[in-house]
Amino acid sequence: MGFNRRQGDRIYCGKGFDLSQIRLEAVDLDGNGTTDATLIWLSNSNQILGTVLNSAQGIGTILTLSDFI
Ligand SMILES: [Ca+2]
Repeated sequence: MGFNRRQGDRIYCGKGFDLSQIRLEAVDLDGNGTTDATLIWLSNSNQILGTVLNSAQGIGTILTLSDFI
């Protein structure tokens, strides 16, 4: 399982959440040398809000702010 934009997956951060606070970082969770997941960081406090599987391919994340609601 993981993120699939084509199936309509979206990420909800809560009503009134300021999406400009988010920073996205592609990571290689399984250590095979290619990125496969995205960490969602809260920029101002440097906290990880979550990890999204199947959201990075090769060199970077496929997530954009348009995937958030
Ligand atoms: Ca990987």
